[in-house]
Amino acid sequence: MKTSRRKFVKDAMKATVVATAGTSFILRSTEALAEGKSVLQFSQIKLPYTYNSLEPSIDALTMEIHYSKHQAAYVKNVNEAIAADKITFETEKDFFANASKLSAKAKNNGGGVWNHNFFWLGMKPNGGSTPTGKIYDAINGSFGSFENFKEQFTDAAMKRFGSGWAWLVNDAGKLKIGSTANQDNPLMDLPTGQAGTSELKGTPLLALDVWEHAYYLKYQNKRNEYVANWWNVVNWDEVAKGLK
Ligand code: MN3
Repeated sequence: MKTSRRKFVKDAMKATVVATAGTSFILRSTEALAEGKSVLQFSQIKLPYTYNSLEPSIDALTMEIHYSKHQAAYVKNVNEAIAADKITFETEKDFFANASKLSAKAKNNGGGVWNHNFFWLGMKPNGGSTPTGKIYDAINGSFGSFENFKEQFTDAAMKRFGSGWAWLVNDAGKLKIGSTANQDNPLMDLPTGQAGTSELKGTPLLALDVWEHAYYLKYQNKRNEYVANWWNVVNWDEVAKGLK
């Protein structure tokens, strides 16, 4: 049965606003409302560090192109789609919970904006090392050891064929690792079991972009070296926020 977009958009207006941990950029756009435009507008977070400050793990030129070109294009495209499709979700969370009903342009570009905002926050200069406290305990509890966790996450990042993302999610108190294709993410209500579709659902705690644009300038075909060096810039304080 096909629900009309107009109806589902109307129903979604009634949805409850739920903030996802670690994602304070999920906000109702009061500016858009005031202007009578579509309710939700996606935007880029301001990078909490400079383009060159994740060197040498991630080079400055890759960061600059990734943020100012790739993600900026996702913002432009998703907001165009929101206007064209008359989407009136109030939150990004509701938008993704109804992703299966969105146009490809809205879904892919909305995912593109959100995933990158989350990815930027999950990194910091001089990050990495081994986390401590609750996040360390939660990882140990779910994966046996921190080394096992790193191995499994790296494996998910390496086995994602083509473009996509590796994720650590909190699924009702249980930590899980998986990957998604393209700009899909674990907040999306995507049907499971389809080729290229992840069955991973939950609140994202950590994400790694494994699209070639994320590493090709510095690492070319060596995704394994990119993943290995990315561990040095993981912002564990930010990851830990997702547990609350
Ligand atoms: Mn990317």
